[in-house]
Amino acid sequence: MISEIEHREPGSPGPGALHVPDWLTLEQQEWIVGQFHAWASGPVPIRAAKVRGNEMTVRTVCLGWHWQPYRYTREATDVNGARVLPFPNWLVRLGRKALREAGYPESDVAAYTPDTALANFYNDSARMGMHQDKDERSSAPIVSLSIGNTCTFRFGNTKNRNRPYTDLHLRSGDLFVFGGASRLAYHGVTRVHPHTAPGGCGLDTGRINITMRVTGLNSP
Ligand code: MD6
Ligand code: FE
Repeated sequence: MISEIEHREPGSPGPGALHVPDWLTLEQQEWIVGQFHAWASGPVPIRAAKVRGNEMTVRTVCLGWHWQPYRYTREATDVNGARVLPFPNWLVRLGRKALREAGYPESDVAAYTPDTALANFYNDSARMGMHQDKDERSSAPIVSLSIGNTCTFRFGNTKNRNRPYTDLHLRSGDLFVFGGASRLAYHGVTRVHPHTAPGGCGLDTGRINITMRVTGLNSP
């Protein structure tokens, strides 16, 4: 039973943060899930990153740059040493569309060129602890897409992991943009709700979250 209050209208839990429900069509979701399966099977297979020796419950595959706690490299030195897949152009276009529809000025939209994506798979018992996304050298917004089961997403403050925070549901197809004064807000996933994925989204169990970012790193 999902008990938190539903916000199925676009909403802003903090300055520069925007949640847009049902942003992706089911067809788009299903197509992206297909891409995800291709990414997950190589050249760098999906894996649970280790944070201070402990495996995360979420499994991650990266595009453009490989994220490992707490840095980005071109090669997945903590997995198999292979170079990650390139960042696809369709994802750049989707990121720009997200910023445009989130109300960013056209100059920001045109300049937005994400160069890494973290594609996370959550099984129904996976979680993500409260964290800041601060391994990037750019303050450009992060665009987040959710597919599959609904999660409870905890959007906090920029000072610490504790209250005040807002719990909201990210459902299949939802967009969340983290920018401006919220770019360094703490956030996490407190639970995944089993059997909540809509038919036709491409995923029967678990949840996919894709975040695209600008690393601010120079390409070797
Ligand atoms: C998730 N998301 O939704 C985890 N980070 O599964 C994130 O950690 C996240 O959604 C930065 C910006 C947006 C996000
Ligand atoms: Fe994050």
